[in-house]
Amino acid sequence: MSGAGGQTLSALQTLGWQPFFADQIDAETLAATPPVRITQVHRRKLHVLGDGVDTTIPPGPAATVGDWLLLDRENPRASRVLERKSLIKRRAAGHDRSEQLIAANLDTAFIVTSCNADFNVARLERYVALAFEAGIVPVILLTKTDLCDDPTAYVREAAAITRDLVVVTLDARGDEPGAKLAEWCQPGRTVAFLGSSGVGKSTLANALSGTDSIETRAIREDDAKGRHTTTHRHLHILPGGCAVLDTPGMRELQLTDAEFGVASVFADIHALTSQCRFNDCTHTVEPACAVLAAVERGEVDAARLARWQKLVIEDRENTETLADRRAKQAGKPKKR
Ligand SMILES: Nc1nc2c(ncn2[C@@H]2O[C@H](COP(=O)(O)OP(=O)(O)OP(=O)(O)O)[C@@H](O)[C@H]2O)c(=O)[nH]1
Ligand SMILES: [Mg+2]
Ligand SMILES: [Zn+2]
Repeated sequence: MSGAGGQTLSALQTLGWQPFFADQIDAETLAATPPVRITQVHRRKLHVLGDGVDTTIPPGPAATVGDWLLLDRENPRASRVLERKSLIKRRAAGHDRSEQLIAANLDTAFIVTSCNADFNVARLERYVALAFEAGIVPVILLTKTDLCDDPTAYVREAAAITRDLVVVTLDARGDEPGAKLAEWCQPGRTVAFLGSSGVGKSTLANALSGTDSIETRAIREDDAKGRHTTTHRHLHILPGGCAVLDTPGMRELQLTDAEFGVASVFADIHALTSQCRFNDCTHTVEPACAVLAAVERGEVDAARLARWQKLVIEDRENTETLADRRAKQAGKPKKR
C-alpha cells in the first residue's frame, strides 16, 4: 500500500500501527504475541485485526475500540493491552456513574454537528474538552451546508469556543469529505466521528471509503433529531490505510476526570482566576474577582462563564464520585 510521500505501508501500519506502539515491545514478544487492533466491541466478543489476523476473541482485557493488544493465541483473555497514545472516556449514561471508555489511540477527533437545530455550543464545548483532556486534536465539522442558506453564523459560534479551533463546513455526502478532511485522514492515522445522532457521522465514513456500506437513516423532520441508526462503535479501515471510527450518536455526554480539558477550552477564563483576590473565589459574588471584572468590561461573555462554571462543577462531582467508587471497590472483600 502506498502512503503519503509514496512510501509503502505495512499491513499493521494501515491499521494505525505507529512507532509509539512498536517502541513498547521487542522482536521476541512481537513474534510470540502478534499485535492486533480492536475494531469492534460487542457484549460477548471483541473483533480484532492484525497482520494476517481477522478474528473475534472473548472480552477479557479492560480495553476499548482502537486499543492495540498483544494477542495471546492460547489464552486470548490474557492478551496484554499496549500503552495508549490517547483515550477518550465519559461518565457512563445511567445511574451507576462509572466511566465508559469510548475510544483509544485516536489522532483526530472530528466533532460533528449540523447547520440545523442540532447545533449547540454547550454540547460542543464538552466534546472539545474531552478531546483536549485526551491530548487529541479536535476539529469541528459542520455538516448539511447544502440545506442551509448561510453557515457563517454557525462557523463564527463554533470557532469562538476556544482559540485555534479548526471548523470545517461540508456536505457529508459525495466528494467534499475526501477533499476537505484529507489533511487529517492520512494513511496510518486514526480519526473518529463523534456527535449526536443524525448529524452525518456514518454518511461521512461512507464518503471517505467511497461506498455506502454503512447504514444511514433520515432524521426526524420536525426537530432534526436522528434515529440512533449506528448502534455500536466500529473502526473501519479505508482502502488508503486510514482507520476511521464511526460511533453511535451520544444522548448525553457527561465529563469525568476532565479538569485539564475544561481548563484548556476556557483557557482565557481559567487564566483570570489566578488574579482573583480570594484563593477560593467562586467567581459569582466575591469582591475583586478578576473574572467578574472581565465580564463587566465586556471581555468575557456572561453566558460562556456560566457554561464554564457548570462544567467545572459537573466534572468535579463526577470525578469525586468515581474516586469514591474506586476506593470502595478497592476496600471491598473479593467475592468468593
Ligand atoms: N443533505 C444532507 N444530508 C445529510 C448530510 N449529512 C448527513 N445527511 C443525512 O442525514 C441523515 C442522518 O445521517 P447519518 O449518517 O445516518 O447520521 P449519524 O450521525 O451516523 O447518526 P447515528 O448513526 O444515528 O448516530 C441521513 O439521511 C443522511 O443522508 C449532509 O451534509 N447533507
Ligand atoms: Mg451512524
Ligand atoms: Zn473570581
